[in-house]
Amino acid sequence: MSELYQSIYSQLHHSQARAPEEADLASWRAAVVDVLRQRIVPTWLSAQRRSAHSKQVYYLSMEFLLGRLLEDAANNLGLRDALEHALQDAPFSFEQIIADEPDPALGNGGLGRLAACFLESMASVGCAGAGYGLRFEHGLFRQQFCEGAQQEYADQWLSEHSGWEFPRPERRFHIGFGGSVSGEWQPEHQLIATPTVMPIAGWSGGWASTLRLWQAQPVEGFDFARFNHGDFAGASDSEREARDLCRVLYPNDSNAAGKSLRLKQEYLLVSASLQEILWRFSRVCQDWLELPQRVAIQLNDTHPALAGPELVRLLHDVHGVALQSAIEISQQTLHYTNHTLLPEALECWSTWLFGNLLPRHMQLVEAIEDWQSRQTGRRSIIRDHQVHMGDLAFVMARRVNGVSALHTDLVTSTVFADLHADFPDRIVNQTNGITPRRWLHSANPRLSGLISERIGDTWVADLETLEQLEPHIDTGFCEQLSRVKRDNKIALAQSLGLALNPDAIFDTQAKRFHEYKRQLLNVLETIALWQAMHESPNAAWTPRVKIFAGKAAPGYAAAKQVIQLVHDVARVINNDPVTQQWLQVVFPENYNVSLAERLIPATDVSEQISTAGTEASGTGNMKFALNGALTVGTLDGANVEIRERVGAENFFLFGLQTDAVAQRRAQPQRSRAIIESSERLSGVLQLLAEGYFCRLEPGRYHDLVHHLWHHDYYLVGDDFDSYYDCQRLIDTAYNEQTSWQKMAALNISRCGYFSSDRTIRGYMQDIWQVEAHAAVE
Ligand code: 26Q
Repeated sequence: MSELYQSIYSQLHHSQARAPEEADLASWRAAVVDVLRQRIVPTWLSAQRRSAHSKQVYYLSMEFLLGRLLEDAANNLGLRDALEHALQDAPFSFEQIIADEPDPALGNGGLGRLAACFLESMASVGCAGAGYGLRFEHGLFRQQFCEGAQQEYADQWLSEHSGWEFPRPERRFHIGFGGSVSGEWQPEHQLIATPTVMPIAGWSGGWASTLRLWQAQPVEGFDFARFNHGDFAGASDSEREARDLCRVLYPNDSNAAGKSLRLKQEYLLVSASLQEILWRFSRVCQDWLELPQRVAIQLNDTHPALAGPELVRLLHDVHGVALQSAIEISQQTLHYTNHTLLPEALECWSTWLFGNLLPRHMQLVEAIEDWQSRQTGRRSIIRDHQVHMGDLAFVMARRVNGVSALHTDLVTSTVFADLHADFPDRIVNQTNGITPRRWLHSANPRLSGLISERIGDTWVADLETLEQLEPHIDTGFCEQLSRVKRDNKIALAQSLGLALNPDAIFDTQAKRFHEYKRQLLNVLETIALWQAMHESPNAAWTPRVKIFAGKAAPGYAAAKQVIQLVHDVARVINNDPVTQQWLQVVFPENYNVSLAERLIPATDVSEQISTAGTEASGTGNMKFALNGALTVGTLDGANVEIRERVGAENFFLFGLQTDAVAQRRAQPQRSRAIIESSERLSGVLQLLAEGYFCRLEPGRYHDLVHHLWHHDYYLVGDDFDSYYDCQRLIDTAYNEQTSWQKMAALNISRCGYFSSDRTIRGYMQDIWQVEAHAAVE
């Protein structure tokens, strides 16, 4: 019996009091998690001890889209093979145990997943620090389709004890809301925040970072006085109100709804985290002026922008630092990452709501604005009776960064042009990245094996060494790569329970549904292709499987309609005997990190087709390219840098560029002429308008078509022909398998730059000014 098996067995027996032969899958999983956790703890504690006196980095984020943790931890600790072996004679295999783990969906999409990649990279490169977030009872909703329409259900990731968390009930902080300020802030309501902490193991187990998730509790739980007066429901009001705060993650990822519960959530995160950060600081240093030398705080978008006034409040009101000094210390400690250019996504709060909920912070925002005005002659935070969180975050940050080169340029020249003129050294770029451990090593073991056979496995820790692959890209390698991809496609089809042709192009668009991401363009092209197949049924069509995956915000009607449309079109196309052999349309439910881990390795063509100037970076684009998919994309976000690195000849570019988009939007009336000039697009819209794909409700897509004719803000019509033609070039290119696989291999070998290790090192050097720590032994 291996030592690992003994540990698992003993955990079941002694900690869970279960006879191992009677224990169910969940119990076995809990035992494996516990054994892994025990192996991380010594490294985790030494890392904390070793770095206690060096500068700490704290990443504040409303979202951490972690994905399953068990497989990642086993891989990073180098215990995967040993665990597989140890469980050989157990009632459940390692595979079964991995698959049984719930996928903690504490995030919406890119921004939340980026935070999770960053924590893993901080642990892998030895950056001391922690992530701070909220412990939502329900993460992002679970998606199901009912007759093609999205329905939302509560996500139950916490239904069982997750096993990774250590509760820290003694680490309590008071959080106040409302009330008045006469001299001192007297909050009307208070609650208590307590954290659970989770270790995140880095590659090869040499370091670990920490994720702290806050939960709210009432100051006093059950109200016996009310209970004794017969008010049974009222007796637990305060309990319920506190719990409601962390009940659910807001499922919007682009539209700031301005709801007071959201502002309360943001304040809970910020206040609890900063109180804890200052408490940690005060254990090693008593001079508040040293805070910026010892602590760097990163704000993941504006969601934690209350950190500005809250840090000022804690330093000034609580710790007695002079106001001006408190503002300066705070501004030197905080840093802000912008993730969006969409005006509707920039958070602002009415001064009325803000002032009622956080009266002291309202005063401090005014003080911050006075300070801004003394320096620059400009006030920009409070405008039109609203507190603008982007401006607040910018003014209170030492550095502000965009997430790709193009995005940073646009941040500088558009949304923050005025503030950039006032603070010309503040904006810097840090192009996003992804962790190669999860997104290649663990998600795509076949490809990882093939790469490591040629160049060894140093790439896992140092992704840029993938360029060593280039001399090995010969016919033999291309054949093996093609086989790996084919096997991944077969595995995907099997896991989805679908009969998919593994020799077809697997063409995937997997991301949140949003008008700017233009899933609609993809559906329209699908219809046009299907029509063309009908017109020339004797042509040699390259078979395709069109895969759509993603969720729409529950209140986003236009995005939900596109989901419905994909289903309507899929029903017609998948049942068409003429085209069945060439074209299939599939839409697996409930896109999440686990599904992404299966889709990405099986994809040949990665759809990155947002209107130029709208996608801040994208990170899915990097995941697909690193797994050997070729991108069909616009010059938007990080696509620009991907194309520069992989080479223009290995990237399928189409569509208007940023400047042309701006010019065209100045002539909104042109949409009609553009549609009329394309026979192909007119034909597609004709079918939609006449209700071809929804005979029972022929008017279903009238509004959608009308929209394209009259105000096609995302320029679907403009880019349609260029996109269609580009897809036909792809058909031809795919038929030359050796040269196709060569392009795929070049994408893999030239994508090393997009490791989040590189991104984290960039933040460490240019923004946080911290050094990496050596691995603990
Ligand atoms: C704001 C206020 C109220 C409720 C919700 C929100 C909210 C929540 C999430 C607003 C935005 C988000 C998420 C944004 C996001 O994921 N942005 C993506 O960030 C990625 C990482 O930088 C980029 O790669 C993507 O381009 C960007 O869209």
